[in-house]
Amino acid sequence: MMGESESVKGYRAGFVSLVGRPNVGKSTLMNAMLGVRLSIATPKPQTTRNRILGVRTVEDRGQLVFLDTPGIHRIRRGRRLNRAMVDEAVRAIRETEVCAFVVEAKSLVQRPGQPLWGEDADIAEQIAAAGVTCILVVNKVDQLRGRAQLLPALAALGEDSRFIAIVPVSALKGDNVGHLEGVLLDQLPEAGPLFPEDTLTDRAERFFAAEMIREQVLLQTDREVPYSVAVEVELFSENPRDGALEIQALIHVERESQKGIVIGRGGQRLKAIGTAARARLEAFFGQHVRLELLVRVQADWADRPQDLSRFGYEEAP
Ligand SMILES: Nc1nc2c(ncn2[C@@H]2O[C@H](COP(=O)(O)OP(=O)(O)OP(=O)(O)O)[C@@H](O)[C@H]2O)c(=O)[nH]1
Ligand SMILES: [Mg+2]
Repeated sequence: MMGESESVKGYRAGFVSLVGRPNVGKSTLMNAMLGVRLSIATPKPQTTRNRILGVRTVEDRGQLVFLDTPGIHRIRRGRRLNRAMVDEAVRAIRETEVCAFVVEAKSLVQRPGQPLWGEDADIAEQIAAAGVTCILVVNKVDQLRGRAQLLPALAALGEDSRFIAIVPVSALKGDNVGHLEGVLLDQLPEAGPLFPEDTLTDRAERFFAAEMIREQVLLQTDREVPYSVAVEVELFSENPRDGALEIQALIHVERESQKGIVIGRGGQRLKAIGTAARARLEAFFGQHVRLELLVRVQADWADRPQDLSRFGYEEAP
């Protein structure tokens, strides 16, 4: 065991931010590198709303402290929640020594001559302006018909001095994720571990409980509902009699009509959300879980500073 500040030759440690557009697979990638489903991931864009710290300790080699971040997007509807999310991601870029910029393989091959276009081009500029070391991670290569499809885009990007390395991966299948880990470690400074070696994250269990409930709402609802949901855990405690986790949570929506959608006919949808969330919570905490969910309308919470901070979405100072 090493002390926290003791530096051992060859051991590297530091922060790595995972940034990119919504839905490119940042959270899936962090989970693949951690070997734990810590950060929620769904097919809906804007799933992640906070920065989520995940620690990967590679025995005798180093410690990668990942910051998963919300997807950087142009804020069209202009809600305060969206602004807080994007600010959080942009801050993470500035505060880390290494940035893993995640893009989708299929968007690169659309314009092989100019593989980074639209919002990807904007984000690449922001990273370059921050002056941090950037690794370009090309995710979802499993969606291409063949790797050869990527070659023209990779050739164009190879000329781009903003990227120290370009690593194609499939976060979902785990392809090349081990290689990426080594590439990222090589960019970190020599230092002793920043966290005790058995650390996974810095957030409390109830945060992840709220996230895993929200994940199920996202998976089981459509249209604007996923963007209007916030989950607040009111009770999180272990029952001393049988060791079960007792969790009570409020699912907040912005409008009465959304409440009806989340509850569903005869309460069917809320029941399905609860069943799936309970299974996910039991797998994560390794304990029996008793879960109680209530749906409440908190009108326009995503635009109200007090509600945002109550639900854990901090706005930039
Ligand atoms: N086919 C394929 N799908 C992937 C891969 N990585 C992620 N996905 C899928 O892409 C979707 C989005 O993944 P997330 O990890 O939530 O993406 P994100 O970048 O964290 O998204 P936000 O939090 O919304 O910014 C999910 O349905 C994932 O299963 C991959 O390598 N291949
Ligand atoms: Mg995410």
